[in-house]
Amino acid sequence: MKKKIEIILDGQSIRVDEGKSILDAALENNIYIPHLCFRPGLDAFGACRLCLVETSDGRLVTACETRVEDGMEVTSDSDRLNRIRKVIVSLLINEHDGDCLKCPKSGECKLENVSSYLGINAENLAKLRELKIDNSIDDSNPFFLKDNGKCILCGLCVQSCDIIGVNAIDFAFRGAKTKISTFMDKPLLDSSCVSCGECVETCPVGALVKKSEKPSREVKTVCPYCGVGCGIYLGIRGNRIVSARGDPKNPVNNGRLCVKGRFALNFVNSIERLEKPLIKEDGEFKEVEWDEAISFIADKLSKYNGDEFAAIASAKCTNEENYLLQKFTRTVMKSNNIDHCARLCHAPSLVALKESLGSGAMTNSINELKKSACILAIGTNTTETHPVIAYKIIEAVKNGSKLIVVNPTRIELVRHADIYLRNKPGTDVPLILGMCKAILEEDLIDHEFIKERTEGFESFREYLSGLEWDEIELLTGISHDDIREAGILYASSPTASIIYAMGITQHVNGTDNVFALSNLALLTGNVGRVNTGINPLRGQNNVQGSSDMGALPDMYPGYQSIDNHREKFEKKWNCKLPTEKGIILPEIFENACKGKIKALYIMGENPILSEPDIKSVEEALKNIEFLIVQDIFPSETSKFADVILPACSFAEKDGTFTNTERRVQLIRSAIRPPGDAKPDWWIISKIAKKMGAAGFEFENPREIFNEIREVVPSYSGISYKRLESEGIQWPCRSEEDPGSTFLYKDGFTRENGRAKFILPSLKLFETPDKDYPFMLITGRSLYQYHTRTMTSKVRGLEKFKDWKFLEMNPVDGERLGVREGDFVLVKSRRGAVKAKVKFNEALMEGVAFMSFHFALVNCLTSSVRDPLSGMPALKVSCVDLIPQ
Ligand SMILES: Nc1nc2c(c(=O)[nH]1)N[C@H]1C(S)=C(S)[C@@H](COP(=O)(O)OP(=O)(O)OC[C@H]3O[C@@H](n4cnc5c(=O)[nH]c(N)nc54)[C@H](O)[C@@H]3O)O[C@H]1N2
Ligand SMILES: Nc1nc2c(c(=O)[nH]1)N[C@H]1C(S)=C(S)[C@@H](COP(=O)(O)OP(=O)(O)OC[C@H]3O[C@@H](n4cnc5c(=O)[nH]c(N)nc54)[C@H](O)[C@@H]3O)O[C@H]1N2
Ligand code: SF4
Ligand code: SF4
Ligand SMILES: [Mo]
Repeated sequence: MKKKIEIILDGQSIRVDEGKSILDAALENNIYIPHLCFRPGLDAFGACRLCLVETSDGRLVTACETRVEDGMEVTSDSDRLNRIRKVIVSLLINEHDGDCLKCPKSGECKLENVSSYLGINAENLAKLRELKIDNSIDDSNPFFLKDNGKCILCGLCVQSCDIIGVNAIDFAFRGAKTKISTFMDKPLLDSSCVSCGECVETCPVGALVKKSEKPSREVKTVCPYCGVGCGIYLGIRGNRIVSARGDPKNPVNNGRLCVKGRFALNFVNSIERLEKPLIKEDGEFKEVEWDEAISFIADKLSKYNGDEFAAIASAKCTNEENYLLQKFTRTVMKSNNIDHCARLCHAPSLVALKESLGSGAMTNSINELKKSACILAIGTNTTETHPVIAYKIIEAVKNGSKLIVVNPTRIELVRHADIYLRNKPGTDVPLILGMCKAILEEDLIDHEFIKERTEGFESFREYLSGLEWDEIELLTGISHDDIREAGILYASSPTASIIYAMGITQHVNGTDNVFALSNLALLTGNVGRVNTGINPLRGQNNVQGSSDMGALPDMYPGYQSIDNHREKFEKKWNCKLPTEKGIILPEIFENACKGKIKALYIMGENPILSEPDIKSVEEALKNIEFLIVQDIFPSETSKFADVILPACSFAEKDGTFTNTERRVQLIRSAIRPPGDAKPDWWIISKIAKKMGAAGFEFENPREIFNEIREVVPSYSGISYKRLESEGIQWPCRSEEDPGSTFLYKDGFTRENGRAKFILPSLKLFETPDKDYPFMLITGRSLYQYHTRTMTSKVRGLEKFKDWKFLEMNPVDGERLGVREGDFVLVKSRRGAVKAKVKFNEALMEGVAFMSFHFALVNCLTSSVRDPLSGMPALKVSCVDLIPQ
């Protein structure tokens, strides 16, 4: 608790936390002191001089920069102060394009507020010499405009852009010509701006304004894109989403957002939304009413045995919906054949971290990264895929944290890194083991932690001693010295965190990669403590929750294995449950090709584009007798369906999402769904009830959540009521439990309470040869999301075209005799696609990149799988590039 002190402001006594500024104290007590360049959360820098106040000894000080002192007396309103303020504001207005009626910021403009507070009139302005102002407008960005004529040079935008580490804008030119500008004064669209809109949110006047309509009301909810789970206020007008702003009170994002969360949510309003159930008849889809669709499905599904049925759950849907789909699959269809996109994503983390530590989730929290002395970011392109986490990493670096980046591509984050290791794709195991070897050689290991809290260290030590540095250097392409330096930095930092994503998991040795990372953390005691940990950045908004809810073929909700917990669930669900383990996602398609899976229920996934080797997925979908696709949009997959069911989007239903740091948060219905679209939980319950099943009599998601609490111990203390103000991080075992910011403080959740060193294998997958000499990495772009069902409906995003190309190093281009804009045929052992070339010096020679937003990239990837987790080799495939 901060000490409270007392100050007298304008004769009024107010109590305030020690360390606050006079302006903070005033604002907290609803006292207005004129100001323009101050915004809570940003550094005060006193540029506008408007918040001048007078102290009892007659000094003038800026209220934003001066800290309160006990007993201090301050005046904020006097003739002397207002005379100075009037001069400042008159000068500002004189340089400001004064067409207020037409300004989108009118009503919210702080210059307007200040000027009316001070009573500025024509006389004040008449005394001033007319100034020629630059009133050019930069209209290039699809989501906001920059009106130079309105800028008052307060610098808040520059500060906002600096905090997130982008620095796309700054003060430029001098004297009367000073303006806020991009590098070389280029249009924003052609600059390094990432369209996050942070500057727009802070601009006090109409110089940076959203192009969107203004909302008439707001609803608090959670961004539906990535696993960061930023809190947002959706702006609604009529029945449409027109805007979004970050929730300043949400601890995940503290009001910040990326371009998708701020500007890309109006896909919900698209006229392409599914509005009616559709049944295929003679190859044509026919609109039907819900009753008919539900009866049709119930009738068809009742004809299949458990092992002939499979369901694919959805990391875009809520916990409640995923819980119900797995319950339906297990209790009604008597099948454990349920899986979801985590199989293509963090399945190796689930397997490896469960085996080595006890649970597959992020061990620590997003905000702890800000205080971690060293961050190892490996196989994650954080600024593009988890942007708000990247903001926090960059903030940490600015405050002195060290950053190590390991990535074959020179990603944005490298600009902020202390050490950058550019390893050959697929060689993380030798690299991480190299770091461990160096740490052992330097005796930087945490002896006590290893002794007290782990097992298997001796065999790990032996394993490392059998590894030769020559071999490590040869495999990774990185020198002994560089690996050693990274190892020493990580191990000698008082706290060190690891974050990683698909560059680690999406390989046939993905599980080995995670074992290696886990060993690194255990060796140095960097787990089970605050500001440390091993943190898989989960991808989809609710992929953590889908796994928590048991949308997995071998586990019930709460990661309770089907072998050991069947009786408990049979009792709870009051029925006999299947004993056989289910099959994993890729096996569902393989078994469909073989005719073993005959009926498939796909909720919110688009496998015909997102699975590896999609030619065989197409074959599978064609072969399936009865296919249900439940989505918010028609998709490439739904073309193969027998029935398409229209679902509500995140903005049209209540429920919970669990973000990457295990934080369960409420999403709230904000608008009416289009046509007859229904929440996924409603649809599943209807089908189950029609099939005569009990246990689906839910009236609303809250009731489903209450059942989840009863069966998932780590959710038992969480309730909708508690979630209303803020999310809670599991495990949370009672109503009094505040939840867990980090795991394993008192012991690991393995049987003996100890974590285990596990020896990862060093084997590699496809390596380039003379027929397929290039390594193709597939991944993501900031501006698009997966198979683009959602982002393709957002007007404006198409202006950012970076996802449409095959990127390669210019040296490779020269060797092949291709120039930017030329086409090449990208050919792998599985298939071929044509693509336009773009040069990217960030890539290594011999390595090419394509985003998988690019339709059909997955005809190139291989379905060869990691034996331990079932993860296909989605990240890297060997290809030939043939100029066209
Ligand atoms: N804008 C946007 N954001 C998203 C998504 C999206 O589609 N669009 N999807 C969400 C989802 S579901 C997920 S899973 C996450 C994924 O988030 P990320 O994993 O960060 O994204 P990717 O683009 O798949 O690429 C990961 C990085 O791995 C690197 N890499 C490739 N091979 C290797 C290797 O062998 N070793 C190492 N060390 N690095 C390698 C690549 O160069 C790339 O920078 O993003 C989430 N966020
Ligand atoms: N080559 C290559 N392939 C990859 C990857 C890669 O890096 N490279 N990454 C893999 C990874 S990590 C992932 S996570 C997968 C993602 O693969 P998918 O999950 O198949 O991809 P999405 O495009 O996100 O599909 C989600 C679907 O859910 C729908 N949807 C959205 N909200 C709702 C809702 O509320 N209800 C319902 N019913 N539907 C909804 C959307 O319209 C969309 O059709 O792709 C994988 N494939
Ligand atoms: S939108 Fe974001 S990146 Fe672009 S200038 Fe503003 S703060 Fe910087
Ligand atoms: S970081 Fe992720 S959750 Fe946050 S606004 Fe961007 S897409 Fe949404
Ligand atoms: Mo993912």
